[in-house]
Amino acid sequence: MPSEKTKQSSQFITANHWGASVIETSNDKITTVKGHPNDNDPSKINNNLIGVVDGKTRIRSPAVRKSYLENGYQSGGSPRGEDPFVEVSWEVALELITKEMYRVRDNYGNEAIFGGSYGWSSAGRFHHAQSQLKRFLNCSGGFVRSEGNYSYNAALTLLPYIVGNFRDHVKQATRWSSIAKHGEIVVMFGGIPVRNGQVGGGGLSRHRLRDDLISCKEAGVDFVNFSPLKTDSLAELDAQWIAAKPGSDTAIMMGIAHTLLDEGLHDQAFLDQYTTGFDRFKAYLMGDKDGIVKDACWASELSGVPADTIQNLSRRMAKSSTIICTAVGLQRAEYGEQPLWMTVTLAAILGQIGTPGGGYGIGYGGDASIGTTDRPMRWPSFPQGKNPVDTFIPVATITDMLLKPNTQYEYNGQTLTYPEIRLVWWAGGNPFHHHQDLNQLLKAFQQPETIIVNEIYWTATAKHADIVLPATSTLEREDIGAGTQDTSIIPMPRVLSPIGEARDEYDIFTALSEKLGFKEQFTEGRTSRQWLEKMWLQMQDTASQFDYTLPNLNSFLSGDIIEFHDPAPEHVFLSEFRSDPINNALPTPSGKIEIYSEKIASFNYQDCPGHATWLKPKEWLGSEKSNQYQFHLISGQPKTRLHSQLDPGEYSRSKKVQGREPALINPIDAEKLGIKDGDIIKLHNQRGTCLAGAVVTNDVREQVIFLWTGAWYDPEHPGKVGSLDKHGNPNVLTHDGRTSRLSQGTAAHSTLVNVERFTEVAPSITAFDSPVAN
Ligand SMILES: Nc1nc2c(c(=O)[nH]1)N[C@H]1C(S)=C(S)[C@@H](COP(=O)(O)OP(=O)(O)OC[C@H]3O[C@@H](n4cnc5c(=O)[nH]c(N)nc54)[C@H](O)[C@@H]3O)O[C@H]1N2
Ligand SMILES: Nc1nc2c(c(=O)[nH]1)N[C@H]1C(S)=C(S)[C@@H](COP(=O)(O)OP(=O)(O)OC[C@H]3O[C@@H](n4cnc5c(=O)[nH]c(N)nc54)[C@H](O)[C@@H]3O)O[C@H]1N2
Ligand SMILES: [Mo]
Repeated sequence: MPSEKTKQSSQFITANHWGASVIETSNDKITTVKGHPNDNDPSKINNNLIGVVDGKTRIRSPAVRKSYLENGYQSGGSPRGEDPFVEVSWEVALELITKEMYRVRDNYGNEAIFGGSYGWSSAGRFHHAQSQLKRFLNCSGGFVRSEGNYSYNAALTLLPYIVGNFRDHVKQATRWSSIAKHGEIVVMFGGIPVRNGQVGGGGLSRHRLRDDLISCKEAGVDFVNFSPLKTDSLAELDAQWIAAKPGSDTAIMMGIAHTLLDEGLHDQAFLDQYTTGFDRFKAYLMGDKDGIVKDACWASELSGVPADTIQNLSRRMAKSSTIICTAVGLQRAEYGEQPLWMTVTLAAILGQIGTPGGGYGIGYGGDASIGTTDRPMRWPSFPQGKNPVDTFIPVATITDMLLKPNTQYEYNGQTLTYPEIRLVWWAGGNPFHHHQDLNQLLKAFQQPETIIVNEIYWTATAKHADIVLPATSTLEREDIGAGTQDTSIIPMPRVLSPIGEARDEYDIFTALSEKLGFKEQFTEGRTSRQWLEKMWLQMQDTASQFDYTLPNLNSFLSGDIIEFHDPAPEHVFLSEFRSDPINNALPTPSGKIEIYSEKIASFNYQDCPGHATWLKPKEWLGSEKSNQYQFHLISGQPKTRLHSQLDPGEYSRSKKVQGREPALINPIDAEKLGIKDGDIIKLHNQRGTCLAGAVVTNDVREQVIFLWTGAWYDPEHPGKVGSLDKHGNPNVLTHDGRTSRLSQGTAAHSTLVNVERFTEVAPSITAFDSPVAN
């Protein structure tokens, strides 16, 4: 029996994006992982850690693609993805990278290095993979970076023109506590999925969203859920579920707006005082130019929602204290700017923006903390330094950048040119998870001369690299955890010894910076422990300004979560602007809400004109293509994991169907196609094919197939474009077209597919196998 002391010392608190966990170990192995006892709604995503951190998908040694090791950067031979890997020593791997960095920089300059490295990586303020890579590349003369994200790029780009920064929307979102007290109806587009609220970027001390929503319900607030998936609204809220055609939300909101104007239920005084350009939008709504009146009947035809449902809702919304909540999932679609602009426009017409319980919010449910908490002070961070290279790409143009170097494209009012990239480096992201149209990405990934990936696990991205460096997971290093919008800081002590030859990113880049002659600049003479101490001092100093006294770093790391106060527990979004629009003018060109934007109109983008506009997506159930394809594919965020992270884990695998990712299909559709619950099905379109496991459920709208994102890409013939994905990664089906030229955001949710029962012998899953040659 271990003594009490060793038993105690084998219990650790740590931070994950899905919450704070308590981990028990025995003999340097994880035995249990639970949520923190203060958390009443801990995430089961925790269960994925056991057996995976030191499991067979773990990268244990530096490894080099066979042809690359034999022939260098002009490796020829098998394509990336097909070639096996050969394990090498750290010395060999770092020497290869050093030579390659010199070759590329000397011959082509730092503009030939792409270090965007988009992705979520892991919690922890210091060992953040992307920050480590960026600091390293900055010290070595810079790199081509990426701008924006896959989550809400249309919101990031559009909202500053019409209201203000999206990050402020999120930070200052009206609190649920205010809605519970003052709200009457919450109208949700895309729901408020509590499954997504499991996640708080950077860490989370407690999951509050479920309780907060239930408090609203208990206080008498009604919920309406426009969504293809019933469970996007919590069952306890008993929401009115309206399963419109995906992609039709802008039209529905216009139908509501038209009814308000038609019946004189709009708030003209609000529009006059707080907004600009309403008349131009009104002319459009009334069809003054195009002869199309965007009324409830028009919206009904496009959306499949009965006109009287739209009209009745409009009247209820005008009569009640109403907040419109639009999920960011809606803008991950073609013309994704429009439902956002129309949300703001409709809320302005209702005139409740800035009132407690009324107005609008964007992104609720997309992060655990939106509308629940905020941090009272800045958390410490690891400085990335300055990038001497100006060239960047909007993040979702990675495939275009690699396949069309030196060509021009438009983005947010600018004409830009794709750089010619020779070396790609990824640390802390998984493009073979996050990018759309993986067959195109596969082609694009054959273009660079060298691809380096730092990873913990043999993800599809690691399998498509040339040089793979094994990184430690958070459990093998010390750090400070703190959610972007959480009230707390969470200790992240070292729980396990590093697995295999894995190294901390900081140590990897320290060694490389020494070889490349800028170690002093990269490290500033500090070890990682010394950086942590410096960051902790910074944290202590900030906290003292708020009258908190923090313990020393060691006590923090071996102690519990430290909770601070919430700076604004009943905050109301834009209340300051409402009470004084002159002194609290918005950061838009007019200082007001821009229902029409001169600036956006001046870009002359037909795919994003000067006011909210109904634009028919190329792929949706209302398009000509829908005669050819039966289903609209929605690939939302998975309940059982964070994106692709820990897909080999127990919880994620427990929900798979015959080892494939579950795809939700309505019983009426299933019956037509002869599909039964538990069957393997095949989803396909002109871009690709994948298998999935059928879950027959009334929770999903007819003609919609819902396949979660994040199943590890598992091609039947690795390296071959168009190969069947055996496992169920929706991104072999999604297209790589973007929201519009304004944002160049991802548009994954506008995808049509066909579905059939898979009758052949199902190929075995190999996604979690190591590609290392024996
Ligand atoms: N079809 C479709 N596609 C989508 C979406 C969708 O809704 N539908 N959603 C999009 C969205 S919103 C997002 S945010 C993206 C997410 O895309 P990503 O953020 O790329 O996805 P993750 O699976 O979180 O990948 C993070 C990777 O970092 C690795 N990692 C973690 N910690 C470390 C570390 O310390 N060091 C190193 N080197 N690696 C580490 C993990 O093992 C994992 O492989 O996906 C997008 N893709
Ligand atoms: N468990 C878990 N939580 C997560 C994540 C995760 O991977 N796992 N990822 C995190 C990240 S990075 C992000 S960005 C957020 C994303 O948060 P969201 O963007 O809110 O998430 P999604 O699941 O893409 O979309 C939400 C819902 O929108 C609905 N929807 C899709 N298209 C339409 C449409 O055209 N109209 C209507 N009305 N509804 C539509 C879908 O039914 C979907 O379930 O989630 C975060 N939370
Ligand atoms: Mo995201």
